Amino acid sequence: MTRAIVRGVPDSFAYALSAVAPEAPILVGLARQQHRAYCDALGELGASLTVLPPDEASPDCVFVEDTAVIAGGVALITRPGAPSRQAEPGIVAAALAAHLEIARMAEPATLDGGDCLRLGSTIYVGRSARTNDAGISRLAQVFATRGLRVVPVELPAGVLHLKCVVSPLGDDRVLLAEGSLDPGLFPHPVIVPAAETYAANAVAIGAHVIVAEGFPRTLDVLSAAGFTPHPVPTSEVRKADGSLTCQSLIW
Ligand code: CIR
Repeated sequence: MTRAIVRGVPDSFAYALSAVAPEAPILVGLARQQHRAYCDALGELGASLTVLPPDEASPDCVFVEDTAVIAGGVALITRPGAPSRQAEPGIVAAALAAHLEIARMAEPATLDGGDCLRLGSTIYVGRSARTNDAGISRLAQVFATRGLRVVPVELPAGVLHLKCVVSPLGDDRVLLAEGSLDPGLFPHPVIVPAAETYAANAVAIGAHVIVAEGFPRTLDVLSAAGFTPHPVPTSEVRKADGSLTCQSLIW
């Protein structure tokens, strides 16, 4: 069974982090509608959802992906790289503990789950402004002992997380933004045109892919590769540098 954890949108989401202040303010009511559409899509694709309550003291708490890395029956609880986000993992760890063995990381390690992409027994990890060498070492320590390979990836300047430009399509393929990373790093890359880079962050469940609405060439590329795309609206999370994988932890 596919399980997923998501977390509600707090009123304080209006003040979520963004590298560049959005041109229009974040509309929290619309963000909640869009979050519901995302959760509905996960449910329609068969995921069993646990919905955690939002925390007003953590404006970015909807982005649960950053709080844990799950592989091989273990959840490594992260120390998110943004100081304002470091309280977020607590409630997520408690929820994950019902299903998975829990491992943790300590200062000075920082790591955001959005920098981690698992394909089969390989975890690619972006070295980013959020994920430091100590975080990558801890990731390797936890998962290498469980038969997984950890492969660090240098990110291009200005890319927040590895999965902003590449996301998994099952265990042996990725959806990769054209011109972002060397396609030779990954098996069987399905390439999203550079003009649609934002759509490279998508959630695949089997042959179905939840993808950001408004990127027609990406729909064509996914269909041609044998996947069924399910577009959902993302305008409000995008204003906070978020997208689709970041709104859930799936295993
Ligand atoms: C942040 O800057 O941390 C949030 N506003 C966005 C996090 C998005 N997370 C992700 O893509 N994994």
